[in-house]
Amino acid sequence: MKIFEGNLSAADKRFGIVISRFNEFLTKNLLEGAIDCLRRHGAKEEDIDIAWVPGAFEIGFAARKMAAMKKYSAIICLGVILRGATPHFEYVAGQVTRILGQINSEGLVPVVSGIIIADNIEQATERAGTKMGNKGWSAALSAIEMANINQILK
Ligand code: INI
Repeated sequence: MKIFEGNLSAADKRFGIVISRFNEFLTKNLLEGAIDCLRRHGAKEEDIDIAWVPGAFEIGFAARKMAAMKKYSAIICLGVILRGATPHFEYVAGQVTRILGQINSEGLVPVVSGIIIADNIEQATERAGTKMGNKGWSAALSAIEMANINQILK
């Protein structure tokens, strides 16, 4: 039996972060959490690049571009999508999730989602650095593990 398992070292790895400005009062907490996690697992600040996009709908575009650069060990996507009065929310959430899944299915660069999809601000706030943790931090941890398993599964 052979078991493949990525470790949690971010040393000598490069990370791309895509973050949306929409709901920035929450997304900036996700960014802080992600950077904190990467640093505490050994990533150097100069090995972290950040691309800002207007909203979650645009995250997929920038993530795809970063994947094509072939420079990053993993890409971390951060955003907050909140249910509103119209079905717009469903389309934005569906679109970004589908594109991130497509990038992953290409099998070149792992992409992780630190995108909060919530019914209201309270739910989102709980996941952006308060009582339910910080989805940016946990997404960064997943990115580190995926970066390492990607190195193993060559
Ligand atoms: N973008 C978000 O990041 N979160 C949202 O909750 C959201 N809602 O609900 O409207 C949102 N919309 C903007 C969208 O992502 C695009 O930036 C915009 O439509 C321009 O393409």
